[in-house]
Amino acid sequence: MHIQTRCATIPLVGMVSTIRQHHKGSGDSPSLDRWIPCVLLSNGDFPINFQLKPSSMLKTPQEYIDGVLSRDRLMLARTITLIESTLPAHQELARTIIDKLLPYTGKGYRIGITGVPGAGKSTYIESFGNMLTEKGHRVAVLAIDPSSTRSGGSILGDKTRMEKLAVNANAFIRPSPSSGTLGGVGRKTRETMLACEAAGYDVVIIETVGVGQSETTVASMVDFFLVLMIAGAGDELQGIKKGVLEVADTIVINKADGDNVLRAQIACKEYQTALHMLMPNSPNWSPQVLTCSALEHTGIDKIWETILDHRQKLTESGEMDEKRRHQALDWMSFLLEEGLRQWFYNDPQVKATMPTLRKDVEMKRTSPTAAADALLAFLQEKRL
Ligand SMILES: Nc1nc2c(ncn2[C@@H]2O[C@H](COP(=O)(O)OP(=O)(O)OP(=O)(O)O)[C@@H](O)[C@H]2O)c(=O)[nH]1
Ligand SMILES: [Mg+2]
Repeated sequence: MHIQTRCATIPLVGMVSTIRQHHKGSGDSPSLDRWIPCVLLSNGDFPINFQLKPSSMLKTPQEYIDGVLSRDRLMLARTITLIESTLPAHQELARTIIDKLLPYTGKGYRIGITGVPGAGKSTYIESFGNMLTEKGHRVAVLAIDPSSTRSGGSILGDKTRMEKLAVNANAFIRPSPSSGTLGGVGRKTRETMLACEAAGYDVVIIETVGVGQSETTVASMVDFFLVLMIAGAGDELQGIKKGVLEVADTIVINKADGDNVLRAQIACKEYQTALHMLMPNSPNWSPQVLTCSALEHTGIDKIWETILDHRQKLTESGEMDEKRRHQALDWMSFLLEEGLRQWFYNDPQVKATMPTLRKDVEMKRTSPTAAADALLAFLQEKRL
């Protein structure tokens, strides 16, 4: 077989490439000559356009499972691509794979990181992730942005700020320039996290930009939720929603370096006061406020110690198990609700009647309650 590539290099991301596959026909195998599109990241992964591959090239579930369990990065990337795919055949395959991988998951650390744009998330993850691999951990980073605002520029930025981590053999970075509903993001990220755990990544970091609803979704699937902040001129509590602080296990004031150290310390005190006013959501853990400099790698160790302390306290008290159990049940409820919603909106009668009823409600020809009842009655009829 002969493989040839033609590539356009995108600085810092990798290469957009097509791979030419050429088989000389022999015996009863016909000759083959085609270009397969793909994107190669600089660390050797090519996750982004995998779903362009024709489904005839899909492997068996066992091949994906064996690949992931043997820590094959390419097979992990391909499995994640199936998880992210919207094609029903891919989704079914992904479900089978995840089910089989489930017994190999759940032992590691699941850490959510959020912060407003520019807070230094990428720089922090670079510093934190490399420190963890030096300690012998294997780190997966999943970056999600349900608002679809993560532009190419941002991913380029990540690649400069995660330069060392991107090529670290014990790290796996998966940007998810995602579209679709928050539910979709929640589902994909959760399953991707499980696939990474099965592939031997014992620390999974899920990064999200702290401006949307995604933080609470992420907080509901991790063990530890870290909110990264920067000291501002008296506006510390702005720009980030109070709800985010409520789910924070630790707030870290980043950029505590140079002449910003004092301001970071003042911000630290202000957040401590603010957190005192909130009800802690765990009987075994009071959220901490720390400072660090992601750029100068200071304070990063202390944050990991805090995460270990949190793990120990919650494990000893049994809260960690309970938290995971709750998360699994919440996840099941979420999937049920999502399934019911899909079932409802895809019902042919509902689809056919919905536009007229919406118009009727708009024109006040019928009440919203009557319209909703009429639509729900279709499902009631189906049940009988
Ligand atoms: N002085 C200083 N600058 C920092 C630190 N951490 C990050 N920065 C700078 O802050 C800017 C934003 O950092 P990023 O890591 O890209 O921030 P981000 O939160 O990932 O931003 P988005 O991806 O846009 O949401 C960059 O110019 C960094 O070099 C730090 O600890 N100290
Ligand atoms: Mg970033």
